[in-house]
Amino acid sequence: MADQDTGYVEDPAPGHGRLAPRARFDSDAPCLELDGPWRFRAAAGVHDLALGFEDPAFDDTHWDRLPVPSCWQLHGIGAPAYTNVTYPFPVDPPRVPDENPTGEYRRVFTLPGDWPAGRSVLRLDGVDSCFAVWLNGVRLGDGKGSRMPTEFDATDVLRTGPNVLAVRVHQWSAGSYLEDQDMWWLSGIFRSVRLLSRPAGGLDDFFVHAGYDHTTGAGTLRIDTSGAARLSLPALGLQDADPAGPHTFEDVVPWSAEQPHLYLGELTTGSERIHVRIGFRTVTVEDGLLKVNGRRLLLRGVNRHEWDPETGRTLSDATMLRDVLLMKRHNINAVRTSHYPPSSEFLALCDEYGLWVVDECDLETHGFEQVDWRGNPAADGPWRAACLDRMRRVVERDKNHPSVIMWSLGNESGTGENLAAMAAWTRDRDPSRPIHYEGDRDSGYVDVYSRMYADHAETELIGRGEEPVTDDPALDAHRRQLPFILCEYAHAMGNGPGGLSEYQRLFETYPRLQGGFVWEWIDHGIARHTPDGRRFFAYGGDFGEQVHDANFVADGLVLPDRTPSPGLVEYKKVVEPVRIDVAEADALIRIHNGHDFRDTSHLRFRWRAEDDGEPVAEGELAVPTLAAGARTTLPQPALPPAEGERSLTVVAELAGDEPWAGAGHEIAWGQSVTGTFREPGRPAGARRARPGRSLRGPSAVARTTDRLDIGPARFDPVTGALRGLGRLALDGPVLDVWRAPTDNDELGPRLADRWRDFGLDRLTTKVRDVVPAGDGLTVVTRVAPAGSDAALTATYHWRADDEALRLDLAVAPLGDWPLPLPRIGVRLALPGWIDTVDWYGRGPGEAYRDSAAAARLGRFRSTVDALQTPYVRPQENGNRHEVRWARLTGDGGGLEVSGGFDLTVRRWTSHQLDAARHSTDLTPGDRVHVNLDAAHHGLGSASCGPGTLPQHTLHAEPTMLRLTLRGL
Ligand code: IPT
Repeated sequence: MADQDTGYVEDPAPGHGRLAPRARFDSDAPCLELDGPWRFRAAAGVHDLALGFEDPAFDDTHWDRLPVPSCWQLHGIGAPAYTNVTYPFPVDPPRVPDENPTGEYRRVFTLPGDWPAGRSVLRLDGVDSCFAVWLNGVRLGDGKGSRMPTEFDATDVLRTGPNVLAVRVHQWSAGSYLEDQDMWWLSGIFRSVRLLSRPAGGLDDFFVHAGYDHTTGAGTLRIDTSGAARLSLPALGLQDADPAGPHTFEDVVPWSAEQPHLYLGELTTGSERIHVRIGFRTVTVEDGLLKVNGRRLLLRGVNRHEWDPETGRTLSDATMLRDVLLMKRHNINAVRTSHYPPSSEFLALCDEYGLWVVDECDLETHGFEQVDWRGNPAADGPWRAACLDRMRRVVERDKNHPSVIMWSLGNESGTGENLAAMAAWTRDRDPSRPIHYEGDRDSGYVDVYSRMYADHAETELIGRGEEPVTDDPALDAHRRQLPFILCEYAHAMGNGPGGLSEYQRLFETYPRLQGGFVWEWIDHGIARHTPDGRRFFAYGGDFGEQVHDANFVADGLVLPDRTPSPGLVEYKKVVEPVRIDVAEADALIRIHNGHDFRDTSHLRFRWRAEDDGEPVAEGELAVPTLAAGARTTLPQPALPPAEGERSLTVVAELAGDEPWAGAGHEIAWGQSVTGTFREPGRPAGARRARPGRSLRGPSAVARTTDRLDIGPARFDPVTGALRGLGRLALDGPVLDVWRAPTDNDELGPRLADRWRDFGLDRLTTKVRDVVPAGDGLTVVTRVAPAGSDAALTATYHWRADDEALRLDLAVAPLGDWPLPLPRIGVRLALPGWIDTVDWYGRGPGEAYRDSAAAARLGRFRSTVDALQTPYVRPQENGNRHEVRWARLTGDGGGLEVSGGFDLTVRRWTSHQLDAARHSTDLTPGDRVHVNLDAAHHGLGSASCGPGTLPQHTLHAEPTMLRLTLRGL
C-alpha cells in the first residue's frame, strides 16, 4: 500500500503515532542496534518520492548506501548551508518550499530468534527535521523535533526473521521554523536507531529524586517508577527496597561538578534490571543566588554545539569524551547545551566526570526577528503543542542526570505565551530545577536573570543590582531578586576573545554575577580538501549558498579539529579555581581556593625561580589544605640574590591522577616579576643594561657614494634603509601599523572598514631626511595615507658598536587620527631559511594585551610554522607578548633582537594574510616577515559583544620603540 500522504510535513503538530516521552536508561533487556549502512535514495522534494518504498517487496538494490547515523550533506548529497538568523526559505509558516530535499532510507534487519515476547519499541534518537516511519509496510507514525528521541510501538508489526524498516526524512518541515539555531543546516538520521525489547513487567520510565541536605549531610532518595520495581543501592545499604521510599541516608557523599560522586545501583523488576547512577544534590535559588548543596556556584562555562568537522552533528562516543576531557583540563565547569539537548551519552559523561549542565530545549525561532516577530511560533497558539512537546521531551529524557541543574526553554525565540506555558509545565513536572530562558527579559517565567553579550559596564551594574528599571514594576522587583548569568559572552570568533579577565573580576566581586558561558566551544568548520589535497575548514558560502553568514559559524574556543585555540588557554587561566598571588611588594604568596566545594588536598604546589628565564631554584611549597573558599598567606622561599630579571612562579598541579587528567596536570599558577633583564650577547658580569641602552663603544659612520656603514650595519645612503647586518641581508625595519583584521576588527562596529577607509592598509612613505652625524644616523620619514593630511612621522636614530646595532624609533602622529591603530611598530623581512625562534618574554602561546593572562614570563622556542594559529578564516595571529629578546635563526645564521616588543614571525605578509579566505590560501614565500611592535590594539569581542576596552585601545600618540639588533 503506497502512502503518499505527506501532510505531516507542514503540520505544526509534533508528530503522530509516537509513544510518550520517557527517561533514557540502560537495562539488560535486549536491544538491536540498527546503525550501519542503509539503502538510501535522495529525492528532490515531496513530488519526487519513490512510490511504495515502504513495501517490504520494494526493490532497492539499485539504491546507494548511506551510513546511519550521518548527515547526508556530508556524504555528497545536496550541500551544507550555513545561516545564523535568516531562514534559508521564505517565512511562510508552517509551509516550506516544494524544493524540499528528502531522503528515503530502507534497511532490512533480522530479529534474533531469542527476541523476547512482550513489547518492542523503535527509537530514533535524532532525525533532522521531519520523518515518517514504516515497518514491514505498516506506517508507525511520524515525528519532528530533530535533536530529541522519538519512539514508536513496533510490537504488532514485528516479525521473527527479516523485517523491513523504511524511513522518509525531509530536510524542511514545519519543525524547521522551530530549529533556527545558528549552525549548519544538515539533514538525515544523524543519531542512532535502535529496537528495544520492553519485557512484560519492565519499567517504561522512572524519575530519580535525590536531594542533599548540606546542613546535616543527609541524602534523601525517592524514585518514582511507572510500575512495580525494587531498588538496590549497595553502597547505601539498600537491597530490594521500595524505590518510592522515601529513603534517608544520614551521611552521603554529595554530587558536584568538582566531586561527581555517583552511587551505582539497580532497579529491578521480575523481567528487567536497569542501571541507575545516583548523584545527591539540591539546586536552589535562594537569597538571590543560584546554589547547589547550599553553596553559590560560579559557572565557568561554555556553550557547546555538537560538532565534528567530518561528520557534522553525528558524534562518536570518543569525540564526546574528548570534549569533556578538554573542558575539565581547561578548568571549565559548566556547559550550556546550545541550543538543543545533546546526545544522551554526553550527559552521562557530564554526570561521571563532573560538569554543571544547563540543558536546553530544541527551540529557536530567531529568523522571525527579521519579520518583526510576526507569527512567531513561540507566541502563536497553533504552535503550543509543538513547543510543549519539545520541552516535555527534553525534561523526560534527561531528568535523571545529576549534572543537569537547570532547564532552558530554548534560545532566541522572542517571548510569548508558549514559552511561559513551557516554563509552567516544567515547573510542575520538575520543581527541583530552576528554569532558564534568556529571552524573558523581565524574568517573569524564569528563575534566573540571564543575558547575552552584556558588556562589562552593564554587567557590573547588574552585579550591583542597579540595572535600568523595566516597564512592569512587579516584574522589575522580582528580577532584582534573581541571580544573574551571562548565558553567552566573550564571543570566541577567530582571534579572541579579549576582555575575559575583566569579566571574571566582576564575577568574583559581585555575588549576584554567577559567571557565564563563553560563546562557544567549537568552530563548526567542515573539513574539505583543495584540488591538490591540502585540508582546510570550510565555512558559510563555501558550498554555493546564496544566503549565508560566512565564517560566523567559526567562533569557538577550539578549532574544528579540537585543537585548543589561544582563547581556550586564556580561559583556562582566567577561570582557574585556585588563585595564586605571588606578591612583588611584600615577599608573600597569597593563595585562595576558589573551588565551590572542593578543598585543595588533591593539589600540590611547586615553585620555580628564574633569572632572565634561566632556572635558579625550585621546590615544593607546603600549603595547608584549604577548604573551598579559604585563603592563606605564606612567605616566599628564601632565594639567592637575583641576577637580572627575577621571576618566581608558583604552580598548583594535581597531586594524583584524576579521571580527567594525570598527576602533574597544571590547574593554576601565579608569577611575580622583579628587576630588569640583562641584555643577551653581553659577557657575564657586564653591567646591567636598560633594554637596548648601552653600546660598548659607538662606531663611527663610514660613508661612500653607494654605502653608508655603521659598525656591522649597512644602510642605503639615499633612503637611509637598513640593508644588511653582518652577513645577514634584511629589508627594514620600517614603520608598520597594519594588521590583517581579526573577526573582531571586521564585525560589529566594523573597525576594520574604518581602518581601510582611512587608508591604514595602503600607507606611503616619504623620506624627509637622512642625516649621518658623528657616531649615528638619523632618518626621518613621513608615512601617510592617500587623500589625507594626517601622517605619522617616524624618526629612526641608528647607532652601533662593532657587533650590535641600536635603533631608537620615535613615532609621532600629525593631524587628526580619529581612530585607534591596529598596531604600532616596525616590520622587516628576513631570508626564508629562518625557521626557529627562541625568545625570552611571555609565552609560550599567542597573547594580545587583553588576552595575555595565560602567557607567563620565560624562555621559549618554536618553529616559525608553529608560531601560527590557523584560525579558520586567516587573520592576525601568533603574537608573542612583551618579548625581551628573540633569536630568529636557521642554517644561514640569524638575527637577535632585544628591547621590549611584541613579536610576530610568519612566512607571508600581513597583506597576504588579510587577503586569504582559508588557511590553504597561505603559501610560504621566500622570506620571513617579522613585526616588532611597541603595542597592539586589543582584541575585544566586537564580532558579537563589546569591543576593546578603553584601557586596551591603541591610540595614535607619540610612541618610542628601542631595539638592539645583532646578526648571528
Ligand atoms: C546569539 C545566539 O544565541 C547564538 O546562537 C549565536 O548566534 C551568537 O549569538 C553569535 O555567534 S544571538 C545574537 C543576536 C546576540
